[in-house]
Parts: sequence; C-alpha cells; structure tokens
Amino acid sequence: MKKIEGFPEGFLWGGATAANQFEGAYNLGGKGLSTADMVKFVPKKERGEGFSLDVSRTEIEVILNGKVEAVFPKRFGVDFYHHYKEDIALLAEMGFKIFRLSINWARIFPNGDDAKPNEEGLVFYDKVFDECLKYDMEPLVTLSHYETPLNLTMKYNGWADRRVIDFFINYADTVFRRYKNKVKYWLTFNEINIITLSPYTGGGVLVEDAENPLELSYQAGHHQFVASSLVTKLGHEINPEFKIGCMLARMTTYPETNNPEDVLKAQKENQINLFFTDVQARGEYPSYMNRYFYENNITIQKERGDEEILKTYPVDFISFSYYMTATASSKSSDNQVNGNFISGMKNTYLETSDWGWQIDPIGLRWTLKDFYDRYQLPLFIVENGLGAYDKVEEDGSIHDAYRIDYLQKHIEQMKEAVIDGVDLMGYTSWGCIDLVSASTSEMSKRYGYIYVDQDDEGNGTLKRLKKDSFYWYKKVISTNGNEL
Ligand code: BGP
Repeated sequence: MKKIEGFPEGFLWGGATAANQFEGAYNLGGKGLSTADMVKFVPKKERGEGFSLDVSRTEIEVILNGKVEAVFPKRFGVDFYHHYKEDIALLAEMGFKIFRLSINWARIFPNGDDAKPNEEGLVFYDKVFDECLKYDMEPLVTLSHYETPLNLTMKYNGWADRRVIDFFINYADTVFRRYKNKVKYWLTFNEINIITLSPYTGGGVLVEDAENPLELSYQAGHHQFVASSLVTKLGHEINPEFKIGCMLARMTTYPETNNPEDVLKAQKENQINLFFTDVQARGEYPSYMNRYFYENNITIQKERGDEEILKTYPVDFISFSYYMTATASSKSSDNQVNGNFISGMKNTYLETSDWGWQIDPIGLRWTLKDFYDRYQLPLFIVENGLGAYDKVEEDGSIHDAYRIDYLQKHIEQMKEAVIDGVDLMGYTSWGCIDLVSASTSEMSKRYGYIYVDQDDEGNGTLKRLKKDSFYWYKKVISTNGNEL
C-alpha cells in the first residue's frame, strides 16, 4: 500500500475575489446599481456591537435621492476594472493556476429584468478571462457574490420573489453561452447560507416589514436552491465539461464540554449550517429541519416540481469558505453574529484575529474530513485567510509574517486531510489582492499577498505592492505545497 504524500498533481492553487468588493467602476460601462453599492462605510467606533449588514428601503431611497454624505467603498473597490491587466500579471507571477472572481450581475443586466444584456459588460469579462487564459490561469466564476441588481430589490424584494429565478436563469444563460470556451469552473451563490443572517447581502431581500423575517429569508433561500439547480442543469447542457459547485460559509461548531447537552447543541448548530449543502448536494430538504421550521413558524412555499428539480440536478462539487470555528454551549441561547459570521463563545484553546475571528487550522482538517464523509463529493476551499492590519515600510516592503503563519498552518492541515483521504480540488485564499471587507466595508482589513494603497475613505494611489507573503505563496505553488 502506497502512502499518499500530499497534494495531487494538477491541484488548483490560487486566490479569490468578488466584484462588489474589488471591481469598482460602479457606474461605468453601462452597469446598473446593485445592492452592494448602497452599503456605506461606518467607522469602528460608531458601529457598535449589534452591527447589521442590512440596509432598509428607506435608507436606500434617501441614498438614491442623493442626500447622504458618506463613503460607499464597495462602489470603488480597488478599481480592478481599470487594473485587471496589471493585477492578473501579478497573480501569474505567483504562479496561480486558478483565479476566483465574480461577475457583477448588474454589469450584464443593469436592472436584472432587462430584455437584453449590456454588451459593454460582457466585453469587460471577455477581456478579463482572455487575460487569465493568456497565463494558463483558469477562471473560477461566482455568478452571485453578495450583490443583486438594485432594481430587483426595489421592484420585487429580491430573492423573496419567485420571479427572480427566471431573471437569474436568463443571466446565467447569457454568460454560460458567452464564456463557454473560456470558463469551466462555476459557483452559483456565494455563501448561500448568509441569506438567513443578512437577507439583504445574500439575496437583496428587505425584511423590515416582514412578519417573520427568518421565514422570508428561508423562502428566498428556497428560490436560490431552485435557481441553482436549474442553472446547473442549463450549464451542463451548454457545456458538459462545466464543473458547477455550491458555496457555503462553513462554521464548524464544537461543544463547549463533553456534557451531552453541549454536544447536542453543537450538533444542532452544525446541522443548521450544513442544511444548505445538504439540499444542494443530496438534493432534498433534510428531515432535521422540520422541527426547526416548526419551532420558528416557518413554512416554505414550494411549487410542484421543485423537489424533483433539486433531486435531479445536484452540484458537481462542494466549495466553502473557512475562516474560524465556533463553540456552542447548552447554557447560552443562540450563537452571536460577528460580522458576516456567527462566532458563538470563546474557545480558550484558540487565538483570535484583530476582528475576533478564532483561528483554528486543525478545525480545517476536521471540517474537510467531515464534509467528505457526509457527501463523498470533490471539495474546494474557495476562501480562507487572515484579515489583518498591514504596515508599509519606508522602502515599500510589507512584512506580513502573521499572514504567512496563518496560511502555512492551514495549508499544512489541508495536506493532512488529503493524506487522510479527502478529495480536494483546490485552494483559493481570500482577497489575494487587498480589497474592501464584506462585513465592515473597511479597506484596512487586509487579506492580500498584494497590497493596495488605499484607505478606508477611499484615498490613495491604488498602487500595488508585493508583501512578503507574495514570495512565500509563490514558493508554495511552485512546490505544489511541499515547501510551506
Ligand atoms: C466571506 C465573503 C467574502 C469576504 C470574506 C471575508 O464571507 O464571501 O466576500 O469578504 O468573507 O470577510 P470580511 O471581508 O468581512 O473580512
């Protein structure tokens, strides 16, 4: 019997971004407004504990009337729109095999429900994908990453309305056909489970008038499930070579103690988290959700045929983000939301990032093994990394040893999981080039191998600088993860 030594040949090393935090040019090239363009920067001291990512209809109307003096960082991102050649060249210099980015729906269909696509938007992504392919870098494309055309929110209340499924299919059909020879790897919805924590971010849904906001969020999630399955079917018809995956914000939860009550509590938290992947990979609603729905007064409106659609068109692979783990105790009520995540209580064995995210490399190995046991489908880690403050030295160097340490420990555990038998396709660490934070809209929460000169208010030269981690990751890739 031969021991598996480490990462398989052809392992897809790379990094990840999302249009709404990266691209900028929010009003150029015929792009329509999207939900992310309405999110303003709120300084840390004003944010407070109960900080919410959601924006209300009234706030949006005020913003649209131009009466708000604020910075909207997601509108400018780091201007990838004008820097894509330089950025992709830098990623190629690191040896990237794959680059995760998202298409901004409102760049293709400015209002979401338009009859015809915006050619200028399509041309932009043609140029981006061509640039990737020039360096033999595969694009990994997310169809919907935390933005919905704003018009769909104002007119239909986003994914709460079933009609949005058809608009999404039309959008997917357009980009699948256009890029069928350029893009092979696709994800339907980024962190699909976030819809229950932030319905506006995840689905362009406004819940302020809803009788039962959680019910509305799960209903919107159901529409996304159906859309995702139908788009998977469509993608395979357009190009049978397509690999189409789901994407979950995985939050592995440990019991606080070996008290069976705590163990049971942690199991419940894990089920609520994994529910989304259970539907997308196994093709049906798991029975454990019946009780949860009953206890939360949730009834999902399904149409005839929905169940068959979910069952017939599951995903090809499972992708997920992994930043930290959580801990559950039977004594505390429910987990607390931290940024776009649930963090629960303190785990005294773990260190935390400057934003309170609990760093847990071994948890990644456990998570990979657990995923693989549950689904036996190929896995892809499409987000992982450390958000940290970086300091630029006088000579322009950036010594981010803390980031290297975080990534090195996580990759080491990934390798162990592969040796344990997990089928892992690739790894795209988050924010390979610094970009705007999803949860706080800060620029100063940086993840990149490449620094971008810009502050929280959007001031800066946008100059790109290589951090120490740039050279480190280049070596990791060139040795296929053997030198960490
Ligand atoms: C995930 C999102 C990303 C990203 C990342 C880091 O939830 O998919 O868009 O931003 O988290 O989060 P943050 O930017 O809040 O640090």
